[in-house]
This record gives sequence, structure tokens and C-alpha cells, in this order.
Amino acid sequence: MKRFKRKKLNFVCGVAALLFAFSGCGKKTEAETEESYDDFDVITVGFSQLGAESDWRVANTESIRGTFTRENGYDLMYDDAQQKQDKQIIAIRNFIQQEVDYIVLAPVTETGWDTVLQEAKDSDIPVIVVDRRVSVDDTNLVTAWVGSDFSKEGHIACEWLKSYTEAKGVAPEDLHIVDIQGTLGATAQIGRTNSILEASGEYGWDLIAQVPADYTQAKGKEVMANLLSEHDNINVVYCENDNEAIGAIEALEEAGKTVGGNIDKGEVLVISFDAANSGLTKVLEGKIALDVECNPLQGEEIQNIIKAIENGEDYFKYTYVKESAFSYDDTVTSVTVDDKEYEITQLTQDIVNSREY
Ligand code: GYE
Repeated sequence: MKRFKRKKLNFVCGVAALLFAFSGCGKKTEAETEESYDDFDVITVGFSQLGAESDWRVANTESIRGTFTRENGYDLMYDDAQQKQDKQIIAIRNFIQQEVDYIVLAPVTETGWDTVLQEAKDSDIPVIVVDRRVSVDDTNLVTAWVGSDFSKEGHIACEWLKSYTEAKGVAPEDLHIVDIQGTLGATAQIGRTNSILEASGEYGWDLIAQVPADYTQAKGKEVMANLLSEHDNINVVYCENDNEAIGAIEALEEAGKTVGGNIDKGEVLVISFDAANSGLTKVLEGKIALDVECNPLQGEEIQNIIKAIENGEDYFKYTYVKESAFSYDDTVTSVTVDDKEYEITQLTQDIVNSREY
């Protein structure tokens, strides 16, 4: 792919002009002129992030912004769409108009991207999708994707729940589960929701309700409080991310429930996803029994793809990031999903301290 370096220079100048309305692009000092020559090799990246709804998302944004820095040879245009797809579409059109070299898209939901991604393709701008996926008729509209296997994450959680409750001597029909879902239509929601739905059918669990809470703490709390007012037998809360889990725990405790792993002794068992620092703190406290990791540190993988494209080298169209699962105790040390064994790590303070997010 050829870059339009001259246009990029103009763009850099344009942004500078916007930021420093009075400095003017025409009158350059010697130092400024030198910096402009450096700009010839700068790769411009437009990053449309879906929002800032969770600790995971903040870590994801930091990873990408921290990778595509000036020192690393990039000019990053960043846009936060506040969980609104129409804002993401506007941001992408803006990136296309600015003739960026690459677009990085973290899409809020899977559908509705065909038109705008076709526009990017028509402008020869590669689109790298991160985290959730897009569902488009022409898969060539997506150059590459980096993210997690959300369905596998859900299956790991469900297999752990099965083994754990068997070990505690709780019968399957005595598991009364609510699923606090993520944003409806997001790949992470679809994968995690389907896993608990399938496992409940297969193992004979009582899945009472599945209610979305947009991955936020406030909604997680609200949804949990409503569920508690409607059902008095809930003993498993499957939260589709850490922030929802933290909100749900608040609601449970305010309703006088004890949250913890002793489901055989009347405690409400909470399962979560992400394993961000805030969630893992709750695991150490014994309030989240299992936290399945979803790794937000995707900046470097995205950069590897861009470098490969720049150098005309091969790259993987789909890259899964590495992740694990953490439990509050050692009742279950591994689970098997699709004939593969996954370790469940009993969480320690040292592990939490050694992590970046
Ligand atoms: O689990 C949640 C975030 O799509 C993997 O989105 C992501 C999810 C993550 O808001 O915390």
C-alpha cells in the first residue's frame, strides 16, 4: 500500500493549525521545518474506540494510544464514540476524509458496518478491527482482526461452575442463575450469553433471566437490584464483565445477601469476565469466585500487523490474544473446553501486582 506522504504533511499542519489557531502553518521556524521532514515517515492511524464504559475499555484505549505514539513513528487520531455506532461511523468517515494510512476500529456491535467499511476500502485504507467483530457480507472489507474468543471464555466459566458446584455437592437444578449481559449485539455479549444459555440447557441449571446492563457498573447494580426484587432464589450471578459484577455485588450486599463461593451455605456466587485490576481485587476478597480474563493489551498486535503490511510481509487475518482464568480458591484447577485443557489459576496478591491493568 502506498502512502500519500505529502497529504499527510498537510494533515499534520492542519491539526496543528486547529490546536494553535494563531501559530499559522506558513511561518515555520527551523526546528518546525525539521520536524515536518520527520513527518514524511509518520504513519497516520485513525482509531475509533467505542467508548469508555469499563476498566477493560480504558486499558484497551491506553494500550493502543501508548503504542501508536509519535516516538514510535505514528500520528494517532483518536475518537471516543460513547457507545454509539453512529458516532463511530462519523469518525470513520472523518478518518477517510483525512486520508489516514490505517483505520483501527473497536466496534460497539457487530452489524451495520458494510457501507462505511466499503467507503474505506474504496479509499484504499486498510481497516484493522479490534476486540469485538464486525459482521459484513464481504469479509475483505476487514484487513485483520485482533481480539478474544468470547465464546471460549464463556465455556471456561460454565465448565468451572459445573465442576465447582459438583465439588460443593450442589445439584444442577439448585443453581438459580441470572446472566447480567453486556451490550446487546456486541461479540463479547453474544459469546458469553450463548455459553451460559447452552450450558444451562445441557446441564439442567435454572437460568432465571438474562438482562443487558451495557457493561457498566451503574447498570449492573440497577439490573441486579431489579432482579432481586423479582426473584428470591438467585444463587449464581453470571456477569459479562467486571464493572457489572462490581455493581451487582453492591446491589446484593445492599439487599443483605452474602456474596462468596460457599453456595452450599447460602452465599451468592458471582462469576465475571475481564480480570481487570478492579475485578481481581474482588476475587482476592472472595466476592468474585471466578474471573475469566479478557486481555485488553492489543496495541502491540495491531502494530505488528501494520508493520507487516508496511514491509509487504504476511500476517494473520485473525489474531487471538493470550488470556487465562483466575479463581478465589483451588477447588477447580483446570477445565476442558472443546477437548482442550485450560488451567484455572488460584489468584494471589503477587499475581495482581505483576499485572499491567
Ligand atoms: O469485556 C467489557 C467491555 O468487548 C471484550 O467490552 C470487550 C468487553 C469487555 O466493556 O468490559
